[in-house]
Amino acid sequence: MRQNHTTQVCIIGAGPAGLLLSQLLANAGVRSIVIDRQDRTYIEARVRAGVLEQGTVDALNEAGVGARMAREGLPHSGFDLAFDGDRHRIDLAALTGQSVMVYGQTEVTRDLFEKRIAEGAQFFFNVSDVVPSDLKSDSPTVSFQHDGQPVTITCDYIAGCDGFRGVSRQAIPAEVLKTYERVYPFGWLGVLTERPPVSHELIYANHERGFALCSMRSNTRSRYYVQCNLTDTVEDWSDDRFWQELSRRIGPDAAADLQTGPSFEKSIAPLRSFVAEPMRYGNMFLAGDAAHIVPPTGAKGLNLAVADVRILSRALIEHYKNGNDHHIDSYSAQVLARVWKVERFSWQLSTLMHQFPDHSPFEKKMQRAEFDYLVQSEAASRSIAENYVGLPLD
Ligand code: FAS
Ligand code: PHB
Repeated sequence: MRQNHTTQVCIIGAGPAGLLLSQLLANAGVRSIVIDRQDRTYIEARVRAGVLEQGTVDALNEAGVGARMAREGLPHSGFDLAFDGDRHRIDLAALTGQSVMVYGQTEVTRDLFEKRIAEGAQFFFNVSDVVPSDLKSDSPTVSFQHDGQPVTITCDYIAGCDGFRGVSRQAIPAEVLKTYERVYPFGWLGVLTERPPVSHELIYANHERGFALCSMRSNTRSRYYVQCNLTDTVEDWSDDRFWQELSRRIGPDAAADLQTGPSFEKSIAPLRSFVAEPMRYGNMFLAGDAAHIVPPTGAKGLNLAVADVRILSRALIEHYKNGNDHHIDSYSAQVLARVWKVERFSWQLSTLMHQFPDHSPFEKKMQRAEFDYLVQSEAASRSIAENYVGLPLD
């Protein structure tokens, strides 16, 4: 027996994009139903981003979920770039007047889930066979299986917030969809450990053996990454091997302060730059990783998803409150203009900070020359800084 539901916006995906969209819409009285192929526990446990732009902090405060972030988050006013042991601090506060917030995506997701569920939001978890349909009609539908039952949600709009491997992007006809991709010839091996971070700020290091990043989740929990081969598995990387490699890549001064310990999370993520156009088809909108992926070097993935949602929620609320579809009609062009600029920054910083197997000696010299130029030029450092704290929304 098919279950039928109706709502104003059906949101596919309960990651940060889908959850934040649902909350911002609810705060404006717009109804939504959120579906996900996983459950809350699985989604909250995914260890991903760690750095929030001010725009993301503002959006979470606007959504009413910023209290714990204000208590537990770590404001950072700069970060270090290191090149074969030389270090250069990008002084975000002096160069842009802004800072970033170190607060893990797992915490953002937890805060959003807590508020959504406390407010009685409607979720379907562990769904399968999700099919968005009738996207060009005024009543698009999303059909799926849930608890062995067929379910259909009829809505005004569908928000595809289902990440890189979701179904919403695939629902756009092939003759309409254009995709752009750069796959990097390496991955990031990340670990979490209950040890104080090696430095009070992040360190991005390019060493002849490869990239390394020293980050954190709190003053007692550190997050570290090393560039690794795409063929590597976590089994190839014992904790001892990881700490030895990280120490070599961050240089002796930083390594002297490194407190190593057992890792309690270890995972490898591939790196890619990816954009799908358009981000709207009929009455379906894409937001977040469903439409674009950036290499994590610039700490942009989560922040870009939030920026999409801020623009999409404003457009949908304008429609329902004032019957004005100007922002809905301009959504795809507006978000993509910013997406491409953020893709550029993430690609630029990834190209600067990693060892590429096919780089010639000339290209290695270009990397060093760009680092030396950053050290010497306030204008060059300001360019990095203004992208890192987050480009304007409009
Ligand atoms: P998400 O992928 O977070 O959420 C999509 C949701 O849709 C998931 O819950 C999924 O279960 C659901 N879904 C998928 N298919 C579905 C279907 N068919 N039906 C229903 N639901 C479906 N960003 C950074 O800034 N820094 C980092 O260090 C960083 N590290 C990362 C490491 C990894 C391994 C990955 C994959 C990403 C990383 N990112 C990082 C990027 C990441 O943070 C994303 O940008 C962020 O999760 C985007 O949020 P969403 O767009 O909500 O997508
Ligand atoms: C993290 O803390 O996970 C992190 C921080 C900055 C990045 C990428 C990941 O650029």
